[in-house]
Amino acid sequence: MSPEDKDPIETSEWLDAINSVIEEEGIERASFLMTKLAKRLNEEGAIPTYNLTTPFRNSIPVKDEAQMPGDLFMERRIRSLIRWNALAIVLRANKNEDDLGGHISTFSSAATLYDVGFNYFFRGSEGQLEDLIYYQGHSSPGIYARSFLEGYLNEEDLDNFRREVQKPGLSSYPHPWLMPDYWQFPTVSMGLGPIMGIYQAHIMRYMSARGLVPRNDRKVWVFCGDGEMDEPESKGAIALAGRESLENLIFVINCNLQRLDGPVRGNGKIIQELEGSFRGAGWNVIKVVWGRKWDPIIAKDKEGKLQDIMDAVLDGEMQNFKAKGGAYTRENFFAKDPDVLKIVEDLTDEDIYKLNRGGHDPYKVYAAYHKAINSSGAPTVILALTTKGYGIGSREADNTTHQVKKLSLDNIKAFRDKFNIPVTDEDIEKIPYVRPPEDSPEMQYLRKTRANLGGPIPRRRKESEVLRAPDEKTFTKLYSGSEERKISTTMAAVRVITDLLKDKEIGKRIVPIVPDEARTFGMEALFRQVGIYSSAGQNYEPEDADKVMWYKESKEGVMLEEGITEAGAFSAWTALATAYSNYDFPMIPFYLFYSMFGFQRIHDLAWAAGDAQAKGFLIGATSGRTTLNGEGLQHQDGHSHILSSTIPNCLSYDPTFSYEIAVIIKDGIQKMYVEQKNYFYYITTMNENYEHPPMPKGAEDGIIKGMYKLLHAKKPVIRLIGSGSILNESIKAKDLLTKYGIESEVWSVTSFNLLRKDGMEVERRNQLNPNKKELKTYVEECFDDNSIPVIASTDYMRAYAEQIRPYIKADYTVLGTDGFGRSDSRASLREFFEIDANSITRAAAYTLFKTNVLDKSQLKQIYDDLEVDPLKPNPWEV
Ligand SMILES: Cc1ncc(C[n+]2csc(CCOP(=O)(O)OP(=O)(O)O)c2C)c(N)n1
Ligand SMILES: [Mg+2]
Repeated sequence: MSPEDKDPIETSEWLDAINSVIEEEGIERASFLMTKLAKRLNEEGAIPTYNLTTPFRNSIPVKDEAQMPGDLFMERRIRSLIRWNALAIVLRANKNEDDLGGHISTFSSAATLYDVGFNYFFRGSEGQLEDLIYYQGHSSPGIYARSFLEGYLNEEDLDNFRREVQKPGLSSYPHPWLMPDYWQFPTVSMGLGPIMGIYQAHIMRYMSARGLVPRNDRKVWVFCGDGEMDEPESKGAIALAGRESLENLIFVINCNLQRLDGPVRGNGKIIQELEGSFRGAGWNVIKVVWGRKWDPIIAKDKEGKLQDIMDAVLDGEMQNFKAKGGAYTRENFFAKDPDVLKIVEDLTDEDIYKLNRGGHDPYKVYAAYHKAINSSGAPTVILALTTKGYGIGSREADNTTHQVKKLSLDNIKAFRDKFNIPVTDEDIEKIPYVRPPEDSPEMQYLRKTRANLGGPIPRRRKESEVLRAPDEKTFTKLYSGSEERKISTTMAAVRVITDLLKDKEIGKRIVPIVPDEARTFGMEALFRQVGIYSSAGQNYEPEDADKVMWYKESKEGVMLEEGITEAGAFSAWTALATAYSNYDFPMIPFYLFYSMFGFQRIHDLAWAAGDAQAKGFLIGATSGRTTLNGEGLQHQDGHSHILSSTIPNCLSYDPTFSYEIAVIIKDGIQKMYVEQKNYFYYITTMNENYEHPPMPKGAEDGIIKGMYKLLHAKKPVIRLIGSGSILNESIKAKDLLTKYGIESEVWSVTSFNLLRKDGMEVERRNQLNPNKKELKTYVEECFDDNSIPVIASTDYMRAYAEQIRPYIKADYTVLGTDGFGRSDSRASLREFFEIDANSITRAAAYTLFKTNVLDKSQLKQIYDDLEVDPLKPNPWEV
């Protein structure tokens, strides 16, 4: 409520003054004066509240509404059929005991929002690049229902909603992995759609700024729930969209005022709250609050008393008005002021109930979309007021409506009647799907509207052009080692990326992405070499303009310096990593980040990238719990490989030497972009400098598969295997053991994760085919002599190397970095976590003693030399 008016006469003088300016000089002049007045108020320290929010009504005045050109009645008939079929999909899926679930109320509130888009705005992919649409996950039945009417899906498909094991069915939610030629974006984990959509729009502009893919007037539409907007990811990047003036981006927030458990803001107004947030972030905000049946009522509100009630009403009350009907609304809304009650005295209770909300009025929605696509200079958010469970009888707007999967016969009949669905009482219990005959006016209209817009959607492009492999030299250069120079694997990776950027074949597709860590990774030379993308260019002289590696921002910049937002940088990576599909133009993004702030931070986005079949490289730099040594507990990563292994199509590697990095990246480009396999790569790199040997002959295959023999022995009695920088400790342990006459082999394991995958595959294949010749796992092939014990050591938790235990037939000991990290020297940390050369030697000696290769006195000698402390605290408990 506005504060009490202490002097109404003075107030009306001010209002008269501004009214006369509006009438005589126009709205712009009036706004100018108001801004001046506001500035004056600011000088006195006041912050006017009207800057961010406007009254609770439609942003577009009736006189400025663009007129919807189509056939309203025809469209209503089509929309009603879509509504019915969407309902039928869910009701039929839940008719038996399978409890397949599904949602009715989300789509029923959003149907008009989608329909107007499909009829007039969403571009298909015929002869053009389609609009990119992030559908609200829970509205999937409605999208399937439209595809059914369009003839793309049949009744059997609809009956396979949520049944995907036996035959390809319809996925519960948008999942490109499960429906690769249909869904483009996984959205159902709340908050991911909004942030991914914002970065999609950002990348769309990046691609066109670099002249790779023309933008034309392609749009990104993001549909999301009002409850969903509470996810930090949903709002976390809206400032970027405003700052970057992403006019190609349109958010449609379905404000049905409810989430799963109850009201989104029972005690407040979510639309007003969101208006403030988005306007503050530089967006155009279009509120679609009231439907056209309200227009004549609002027109009668000369004194603004109805508006006062609208501004004050709480969302919790608004929900009641739909749940409890017209009489209740008259009494509890209009009757708040006797003059307002008078305005609706000619309306029946039924008329009052039917006063439609903006999001259910195609005219209002059309006007909003029309304004959104024609506005420039900023992204647009449409805040549409709707009713959750619209049309489903007594379950409309009730607090449990989100989870309705079954409806009483009465409610189904109410729905049928409300939307005039041609299903008789006799048939209704079967809940039949309804599709008019092919030659019916409805079907013709439907097809025509889509044909005009470039064909049906959703559609996903599964494949794009095959790329040519880059120049071999980029990789082979690194095969000869570092020639006594001490370098880090991060430097090696950056060298490969820098060379790839210059490659004639694929250079333009390489995009280095960082979340403000380029200097940490030694990438600052790229600032000047390729430039940092900025839609504004560089309108200032950089502080370091006189330096060789100055901070160069440019409109055509290649590098994405996204600032300190791992979620944002990852979303940008995902947009590029799926460009082969969404832009028909494969890109090869390399996202470099502190490995600790990778999967641990953004795993849900990485999972979604897997679903979306992203292709590209993730470089987890400064990795290793003891290799990144000074930064302490919150930086030192000893588990990102475990996390990456949970994503089925993510191939991860923990290499030690530069030639390994070169081989892995070369193979990655081959697999993802030449052979078109849907993988993405996670490669950890380190900041420890050491010498890199030349690549042993024939190692490539093993590097790719996950392990190869690095150091031989004539008669080995033990095998030391290791990964990352800890492989160097295994190499040192080999020397230590030699002093005691113990011969050992050293194996470099580039990926325990891939060795496990191979093991699982081979084991399963053997189990399913007992009559066929038994195959060996790759680990078994490598370790052909089963009697030689194996000691593994890595900079990761033991669980990482433990994964291959089933495939090692000999005695197997695993060392690792379980426990919280801490800062100290690398040597102290490795001793602390017991992964240093001494600890590896100790483990080897103990194993050889257990297997009767060493006797007690030999063991004692080694333990004494190593100064083994039996009371040393357990690293994962201190
Ligand atoms: C990250 C995440 N948390 C929780 C859920 C479970 N969930 C699914 S829908 C829903 C409520 C959605 O409300 P809203 O965003 O308002 O959408 P509506 O259905 O009302 O349109 C919740 C909590 C989810 N899908 N994702
Ligand atoms: Mg909601």
